[in-house]
Amino acid sequence: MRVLAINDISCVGKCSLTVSLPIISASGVTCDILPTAILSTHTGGFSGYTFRDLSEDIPAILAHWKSLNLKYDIIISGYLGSIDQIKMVKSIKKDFLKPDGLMVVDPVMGDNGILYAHFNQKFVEEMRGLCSIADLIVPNLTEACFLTGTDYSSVTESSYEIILAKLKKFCARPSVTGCDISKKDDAGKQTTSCAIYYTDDNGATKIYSTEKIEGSFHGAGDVYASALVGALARGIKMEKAVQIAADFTKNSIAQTALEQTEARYGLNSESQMYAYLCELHQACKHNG
Ligand code: PXL
Repeated sequence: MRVLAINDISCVGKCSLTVSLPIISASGVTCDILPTAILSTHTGGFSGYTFRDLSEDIPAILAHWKSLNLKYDIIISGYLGSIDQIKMVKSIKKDFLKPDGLMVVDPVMGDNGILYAHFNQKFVEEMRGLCSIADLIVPNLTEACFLTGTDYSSVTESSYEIILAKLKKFCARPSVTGCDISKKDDAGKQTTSCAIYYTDDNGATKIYSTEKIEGSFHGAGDVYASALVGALARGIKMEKAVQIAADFTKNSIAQTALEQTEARYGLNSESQMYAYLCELHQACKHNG
């Protein structure tokens, strides 16, 4: 099983490839990487970062890979620095994904209702085009709102299924992470959970929720997407893969909150990796 992760290298502030490569590799499959840019830190919460766009290097990298006849079972794309890079990912899918392979797009563009630095409406439209050639997309709620033209500030619990239905118009199996839902616990007390609305292997809408941990945690989307790809690469069905990835992400957030590290430095997912791998192992055993 061979996976290609297309994403930037943010040297500090765990996200993108510094998250994807260790998690997908640890899941037990080959993870090759295509770095789209090198930054001294990611762009969310730091100022003065360096940003080297690697677009110029990509054609020669791909030409070399073609000479090696490389083909991938899964390709996942994450942070893309320009519209040209979105176009490159489309052609990478054509040239390098096996006919029965899985194209996963994490349309990294924003959080908490706003776009990250360097992105604009034109980029959102191009990203929608990339999502339309994906098998699976994993936007957070902010990105799902931008992709569907939904006003983030007016989103309520009843909006989530509507947003998912709008995403389904251009991608067969969308999901949306970071959907807050309120529930009553066994004692009748109102609590908030953090849910993922997703589409299972049969096209049905499913919801999986975990305990909500207050705060904004940078890199959580990258941990979730990577853990999901790791589980899918191991042959685990979507429903179980979502549960395993969501639990791993929630546990990583809980550990980060406990340690009170600055959110911009990313999640402590390292401490939860062993538990994640045990879950994968169990799920694979049940798969026979
Ligand atoms: O985690 C998403 C992400 C990835 N890569 C870069 C980013 C961000 C979010 O800020 O800036 C460079």
